[in-house]
Amino acid sequence: MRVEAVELRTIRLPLVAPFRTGGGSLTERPLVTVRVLTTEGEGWGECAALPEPTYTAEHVTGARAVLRDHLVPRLVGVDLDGPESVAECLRAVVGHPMATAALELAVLDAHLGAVGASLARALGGTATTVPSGVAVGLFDDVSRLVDTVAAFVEQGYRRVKLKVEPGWDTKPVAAVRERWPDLALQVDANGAYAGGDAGALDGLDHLGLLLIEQPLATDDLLGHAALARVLRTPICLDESISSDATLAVALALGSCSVVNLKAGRVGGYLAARRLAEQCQSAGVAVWCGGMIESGIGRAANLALASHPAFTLAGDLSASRRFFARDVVTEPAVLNTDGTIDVPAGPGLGVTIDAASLAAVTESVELVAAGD
Ligand code: OSB
Ligand code: MG
Repeated sequence: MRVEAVELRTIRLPLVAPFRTGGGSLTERPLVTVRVLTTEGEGWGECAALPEPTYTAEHVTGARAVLRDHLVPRLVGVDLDGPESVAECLRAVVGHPMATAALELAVLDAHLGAVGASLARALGGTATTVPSGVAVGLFDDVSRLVDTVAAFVEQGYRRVKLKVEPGWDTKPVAAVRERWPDLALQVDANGAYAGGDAGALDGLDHLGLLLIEQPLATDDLLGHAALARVLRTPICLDESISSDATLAVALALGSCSVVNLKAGRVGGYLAARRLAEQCQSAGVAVWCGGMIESGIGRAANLALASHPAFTLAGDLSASRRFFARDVVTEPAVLNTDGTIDVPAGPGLGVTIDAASLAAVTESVELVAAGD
């Protein structure tokens, strides 16, 4: 197959409520979508990069520039054996895994759409539904946090993740635990703690949490290994796991017993499947992370999470947890049993809602051969 042109688009989706992390407060979700026009038809992808480089180094404007100037020109006009060749074709570009993943996803969608296979099955997925999970941002006061969690528990979310940072950890998490003694609860620090903060983490260690996600800095694999030896709560890594090689080091050091996999962070859904299977072989539990995706990326995450290596509930929420209006005609919904359906149709298994997409589009450009 051959990619003949690529449409890059920046959209801005308003959020139903602000989502606050250590990196700042988001009130809208700007993101880059990718549409590839190929000899097998068109396909869609979405770039996970946030508006600012606060989670990893990538961000919306940078990702779009890298796609336009460096990734798309390497792909357009090249004869590909299939979607598996995309990563190889783009290998010369260092870093920018989220931009790369977006382009590969669009090629996967085009190819699978043409052959009539779902992304879930192409990734080795077997489940038709996956357990939901919701991520809750930072708040200023505990009662507002508890009210927010209460709404999600009532909606039927199976698992709740709370963002924590120094000064917002044991007290708010203990309040949630006290109100829901049996709730499947976990926390995510996005690297906000330093090695010397073990005391604060000790407070969290007595709250019956499923795991503590990324307590220390991205590159501190030794620090996580040391922490894993003193905490009873499993350590989960998110930001740290960026490639097969970093995963292998983390596993060898004992830096984590759980991994949050995000396709954007590791350069694509095919790489994410490979890493998930490495974890599975090593006896490390895996779950699918989220990046406040639109219906495009959300459909792809549900497909990935249907793979049997994904044994824990992911950050897989209904579209309406973040957005009043999505850009696909089948936004993900929460089933009454707390699960979410894995799209079963060809490719991503969702249809772009052209009017909705147009309404949130900030800018769009078509990049073709010779541009
Ligand atoms: O660390 O998992 C994270 C959102 C943006 C950037 C990083 C993270 C998150 C989330 C929300 O935790 C996940 C979601 O529900 O989409
Ligand atoms: Mg995280």
